[in-house]
Amino acid sequence: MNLETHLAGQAEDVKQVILRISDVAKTIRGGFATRQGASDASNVYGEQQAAMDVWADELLISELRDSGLVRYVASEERPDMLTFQDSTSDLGVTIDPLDGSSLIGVNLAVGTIVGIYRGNLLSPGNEMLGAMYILYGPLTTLTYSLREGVHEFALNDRGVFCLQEENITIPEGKIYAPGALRRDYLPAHRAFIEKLEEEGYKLRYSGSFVADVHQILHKGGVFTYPPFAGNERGKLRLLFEAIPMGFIVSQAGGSASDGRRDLLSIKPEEVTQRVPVYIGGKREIELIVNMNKE
Ligand code: P6P
Repeated sequence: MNLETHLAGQAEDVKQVILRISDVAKTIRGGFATRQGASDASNVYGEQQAAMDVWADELLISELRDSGLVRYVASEERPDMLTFQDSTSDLGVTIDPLDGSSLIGVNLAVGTIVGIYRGNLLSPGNEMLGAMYILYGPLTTLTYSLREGVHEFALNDRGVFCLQEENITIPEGKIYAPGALRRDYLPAHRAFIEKLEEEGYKLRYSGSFVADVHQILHKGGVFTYPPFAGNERGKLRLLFEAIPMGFIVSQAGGSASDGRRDLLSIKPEEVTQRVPVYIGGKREIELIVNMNKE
């Protein structure tokens, strides 16, 4: 079964947005070989943008604008939300065009992360329509959820996204992906990590959020980028990274938290807002939440 067939029962505008993004992903996939360098620009977070960041962002934004299907778009690569006045739609879309792009030069997996909303996209993840991500690795895979299960597709040699796995559920597993520096851990997080290590959890961390969470979705365990000394909000972006990936893992039977509350209950106040992130199995998330209560 291909992606278009699998989306048959969905609202037409949502279906078309997903299909158009999947088409842009095929172009992005083809661009890595000739866009290895850095651009001379920086994003709103002060991070130097890779050439692929800028190119992927422009491709996605122009496709969403030309589609007429979307009214609001926010991109991690742009300081402000965009409103397409001539759109008759009320869909809102958030994009991290190329998460993990600092790893392109060493050929590790990177990806495009998308959140889909009806109306205001500064809404809690509990109100979003759905989310998807494309992972550019040995395979190019597309994973989406519109609250009816989590489903994964792989791009075949004829350029078609074919169903790989339907109704994915996160298994129990002993993998942890610990962001931030151990020297900067705060007490509750340190105790959490030490507990996992005592229980024999294996460290698997690539530095690409979308790839690391994809591994947790399929093998179990937990991804974390915690609050750390001097930065209580951690590093990852709430709107562009944490909400969409936390939504997908939650739809697969897992959980997402900022270490104290349901991450999907947090209403973003601004597009650049950062948040501490714990995404994975319910057991691991309950563990850190309880440790923060002690
Ligand atoms: P660190 C990539 O830049 C990113 O935003 C996420 O994809 C990733 O999880 C994190 O930063 C890695 O941060 O501090 O480990 O390099």
